[in-house]
Amino acid sequence: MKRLIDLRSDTVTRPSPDMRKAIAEAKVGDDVLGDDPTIHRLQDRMAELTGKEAALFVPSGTMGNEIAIRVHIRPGDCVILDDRSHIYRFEAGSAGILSGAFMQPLPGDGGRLGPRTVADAIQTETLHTPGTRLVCLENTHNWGGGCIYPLEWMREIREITAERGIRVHLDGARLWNASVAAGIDIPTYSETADSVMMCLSKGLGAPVGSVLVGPRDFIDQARRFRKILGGAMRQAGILAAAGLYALDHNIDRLREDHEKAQALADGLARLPGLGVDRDLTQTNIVVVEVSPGPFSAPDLQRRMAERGILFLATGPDRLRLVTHLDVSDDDIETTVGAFRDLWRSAGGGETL
Ligand code: TLP
Repeated sequence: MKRLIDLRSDTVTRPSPDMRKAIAEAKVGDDVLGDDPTIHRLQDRMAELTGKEAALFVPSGTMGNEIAIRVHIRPGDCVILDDRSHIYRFEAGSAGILSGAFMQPLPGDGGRLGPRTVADAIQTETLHTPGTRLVCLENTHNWGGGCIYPLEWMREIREITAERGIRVHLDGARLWNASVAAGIDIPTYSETADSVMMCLSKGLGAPVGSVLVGPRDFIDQARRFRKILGGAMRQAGILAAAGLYALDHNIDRLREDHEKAQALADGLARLPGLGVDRDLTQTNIVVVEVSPGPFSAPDLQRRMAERGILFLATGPDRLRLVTHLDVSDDDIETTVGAFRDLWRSAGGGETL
């Protein structure tokens, strides 16, 4: 069978033979009873790595974000977040369902809310208005093309909110990518938020799992909500072993994914009718705007899938392509070449 080039997401990575070996050799116990040693190792390592007091392994990034919101707010509290954030758009409305959150989505720059935007939106609880209790930020920003949140903005938002007793949660599903690309360490980013959710199952290549970090009393409450949601697992050390392997081997190599994303963006931006915002393409995600022409974004998705190249049309005129550890330099060349051939077959050419 022809090998597929799968650029739909960095979630599609499969555990490598060495990661599978680590999984097979993991020491396990019943984590609901608190005796899985590998889960403890992963949680201790994540707390240390982020500079937070405690950590909790959760099955998914969505669960990590939603537990955090549930712990931070009371029903009816106002949550400020950007209107293209994963929490607002892609978590099936959980924050409303599970936490009774009153969501206040705001427009951002590539999804990044500026400090002034946040400051102006903060509401005080009155007889008539909900009070702002939480601000959620996303770094890197998925729908913003993998762009990095400026550290200074995060720090300012932290100051503005701390003064008013408002908490900050960071959706750091891809904070690893931000850290490697910006050269800013994870504790420096974590310091700007009360809680941080980070995924092991995206660019780091683990099959399952995310970790929520924060103060100890926050994590104690989070553990209870994980139980309520049915997310407490038993011999989950086999998953934690994959996560530990990923932390040891797959962080620094993210820069290769970033280089491949740049090569992909360069190649695609040369084709007429395709645009890539190079300012936002800072990590492993390439968002392509498709101008009116021979193909719509869904046409491109379908036609390239026929050639064994997968990516997502995220709207009628938008594509998202994501690089990861199962994508090679040759795959990037093949992808750009296939786009070029498609354009030629439609009678177009290259702009260069
Ligand atoms: N993102 C997935 C899809 O859900 C869109 C992807 O393919 O990129 N925060 C951010 C910023 C994310 O991008 C995602 C997943 C999550 C949270 C949720 O993680 P999971 O899928 O583990 O629940």
